Amino acid sequence: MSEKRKQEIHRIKELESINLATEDIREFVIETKKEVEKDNELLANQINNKLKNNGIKSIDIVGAIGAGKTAILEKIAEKISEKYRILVICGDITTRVDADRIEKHNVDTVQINTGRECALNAYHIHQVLKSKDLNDYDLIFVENVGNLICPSEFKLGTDKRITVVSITEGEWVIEKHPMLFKMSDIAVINKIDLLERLGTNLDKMVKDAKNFNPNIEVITISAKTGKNIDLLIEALEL
Ligand SMILES: Nc1nc2c(ncn2[C@@H]2O[C@H](COP(=O)(O)OP(=O)(O)O)[C@@H](O)[C@H]2O)c(=O)[nH]1
Ligand SMILES: [Mg+2]
Repeated sequence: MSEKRKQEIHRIKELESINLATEDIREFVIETKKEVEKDNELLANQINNKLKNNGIKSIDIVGAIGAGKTAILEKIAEKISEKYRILVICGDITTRVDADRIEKHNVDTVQINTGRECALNAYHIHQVLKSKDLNDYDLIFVENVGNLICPSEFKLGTDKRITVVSITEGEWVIEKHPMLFKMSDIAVINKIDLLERLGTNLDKMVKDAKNFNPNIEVITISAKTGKNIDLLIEALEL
């Protein structure tokens, strides 16, 4: 991690902690949050090793509520569930709506309900994997809780992270959420079937993602029509 990025993370943590903590316990809150993140990262690394040792590819997908994460996973599953034995882990604060939707496409699912927590963390994934026979799968997807802020604090131990935004969220959505794009491998801009009607500035969105992370691959798709889903599958090397 670069020095600049470390400083940024530190600053954001400080600001968050200041909101939560009174003067007398502020240092303690900051230290505790750093410890939690460190433990999560250790566990995430263990998860990634375990999956790799079992020959399993893993991808997690984050984005706001309604960006189209589940719709994208449905379309991907439709195309590749003959080729891979797939497990999809879905995170939501409540319900198993998403798992039920995806399960129709010939994949196994586990729904995690996080209650008040606004993101999955490595411990959630660890618990699910403990209950599964990893010989049964070649590919694992994780759909995170719908949120563009909290998931940036917790790596899950996957090989790749996709961040999804949709053009209905407006052209400023990427500019306003630097952290997730910095830590993602692929940025998906969804719902391009609506582009003409909404007139969202797609070029700006692509540029913003690239500005934050020159290594990020940006793919514009429509999970509704299926446009460019093949490009996404190719980018995921599936
Ligand atoms: N027009 C259009 N609607 C979409 C597209 N992708 C998803 N949707 C719709 O957007 C809503 C939210 O999608 P969903 O997959 O549940 O989003 P999630 O909360 O990110 O998992 C649903 O009504 C979808 O049918 C798309 O590419 N175009
Ligand atoms: Mg969903």
